[in-house]
Amino acid sequence: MERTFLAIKPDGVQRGLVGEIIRRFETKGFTLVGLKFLKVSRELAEQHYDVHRSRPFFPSLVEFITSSPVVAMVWEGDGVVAAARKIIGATNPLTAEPGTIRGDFGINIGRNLIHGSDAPETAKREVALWFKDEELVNWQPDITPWLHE
Ligand code: IDP
Ligand code: MG
Repeated sequence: MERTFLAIKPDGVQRGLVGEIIRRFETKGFTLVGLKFLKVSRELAEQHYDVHRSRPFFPSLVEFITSSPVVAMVWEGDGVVAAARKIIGATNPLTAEPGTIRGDFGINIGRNLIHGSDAPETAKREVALWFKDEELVNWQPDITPWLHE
């Protein structure tokens, strides 16, 4: 089953949007299989954003993500990686579609509330970086027959 890594960034936590953001994935029908609340170390932040290491915004990105706690999550479901990116919306909240998390709650690219893996391969790397195997729960909700034919 496909899994994706999502993280509610410091701005989402500070603004009290944790419940609202989790609700969107929960009511859509995806399955939560991992959840933790943590202050991110510089080492983890730099590894997580490694692909952006050469970008001018890299230092401020690392500074920001380590500045205040985040909610790290793993969600499961067919097509969850791409679907979660749609629920999250475009990188710049100012131009993200209304109805998406970033489109509904943000105005600035450096404060876009949530991270979501951009492809299944990236998701595997990010899930392994943020979670140990034993921190992930293998389960199937009892409502599954009401969500899947
Ligand atoms: P994504 O989060 O939509 O996948 P990426 O291009 O992977 O976007 O960029 C990672 C994060 O880096 C973004 O979510 C945003 O917080 C930040 N970022 C991206 N581009 C810029 C920029 O031009 N200025 C400032 N921050 C940026
Ligand atoms: Mg990205």
